[in-house]
Amino acid sequence: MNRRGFIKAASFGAAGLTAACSRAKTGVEEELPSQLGAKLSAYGERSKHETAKRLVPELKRPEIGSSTTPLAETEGIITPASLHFERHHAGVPQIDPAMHTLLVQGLVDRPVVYTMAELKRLPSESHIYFVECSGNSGREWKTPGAGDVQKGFGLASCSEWTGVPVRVLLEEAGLQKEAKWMLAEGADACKMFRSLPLEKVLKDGLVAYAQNGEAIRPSQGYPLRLIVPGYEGNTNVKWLRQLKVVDQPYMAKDETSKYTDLLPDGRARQFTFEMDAKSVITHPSGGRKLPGPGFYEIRGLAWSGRGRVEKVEVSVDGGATWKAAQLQEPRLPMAFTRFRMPWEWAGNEVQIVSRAVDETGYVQPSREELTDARGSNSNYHYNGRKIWRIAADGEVHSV
Ligand SMILES: Nc1nc2c(c(=O)[nH]1)N[C@H]1C(S)=C(S)[C@@H](COP(=O)(O)O)O[C@H]1N2
Ligand SMILES: [Mo]
Repeated sequence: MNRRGFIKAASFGAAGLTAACSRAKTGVEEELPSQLGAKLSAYGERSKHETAKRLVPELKRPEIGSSTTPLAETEGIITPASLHFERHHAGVPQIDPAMHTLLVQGLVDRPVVYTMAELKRLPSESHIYFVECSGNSGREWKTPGAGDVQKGFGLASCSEWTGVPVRVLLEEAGLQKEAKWMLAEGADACKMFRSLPLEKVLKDGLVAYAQNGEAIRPSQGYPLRLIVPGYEGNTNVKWLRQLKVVDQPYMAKDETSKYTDLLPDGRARQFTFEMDAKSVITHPSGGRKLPGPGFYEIRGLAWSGRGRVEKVEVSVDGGATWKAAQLQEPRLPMAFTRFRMPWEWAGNEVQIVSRAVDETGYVQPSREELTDARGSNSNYHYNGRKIWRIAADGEVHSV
């Protein structure tokens, strides 16, 4: 069925759709509000009827761990800041922006310390980028088929970030000849820092102070974080307090003992910065139940750390045949891309799955292709295709 047929069926009530719609009762008069509504408010809140929330696991040390975004309950490509996933290694430091500074030093001619006020005077840019923890979907390496969209994919979110390009700061400081890498350090207690190729951060690194139009939330790094578009989550250093230009990577704990990918032959991949292309069908998806046969819009999200999503294909027969889904604009590099495909479910057991292709031609692999290439020792960078099985009773299960 083409899109027009789908809409026609949807709006004129073909048998399949009406089964899923409760029709307006006839003879009931519409009730109009007869009283004044709630008063104005200085800072908005969502309706009390809305319940989407981050999943916060029970932890012995509640400051250290991660909460996940309910991706299947978001629309479009922007994640509300209140639902942006959190990954903290040492809790959320409470930082007074008036006291916070950013030190730029190392192989530069003019080391400099910026206050927040000074940073905000510099030329700024806004960009929509996803942030994905490289541990997202990590459980799939060892125990495939666990969970739902939030549990399996919720360590990824997408926001508009505003701040000063790293390029502006480093050019202002004056890069020296030997400069090749940049260290970024946060002001929280985990002493996390990462080495980043200078070429990348000069191209599109952003020292961000705003997210979706307002100050970055404390859990996202208030008052300042580094955004390295498309790179694994932990390079996006929060509560950023130092950029140090150096001549080589510093082999920090978070790029040696952590965030390396152990291969079957005992060697490990290191500095696997770019998040590989990935996609997931968010509806219908694990844990949900389809009310009955009929018309559905298959919806999902796709993204790639290497640029734009070029194509998303969807299969409703477990991967035997594929059809291109519609990609919603804007389709931005290193941002979530929303895909949709009209579909009629006949009520039989089916397996649905999506695969993303990015602008470099990279195709999201199947689980088998991925584990053939990398084994299953790793904890990070799992981007296999996700299959959902819809049982005859409409219940959707993870495969
Ligand atoms: N200073 C600091 N930066 C940090 C972290 C941290 O614990 N401390 N966690 C990192 C990890 S592992 C990820 S995945 C992202 C998560 O960003 P978010 O919490 O805004 O979603 O931040 C990164 N930046
Ligand atoms: Mo992460």
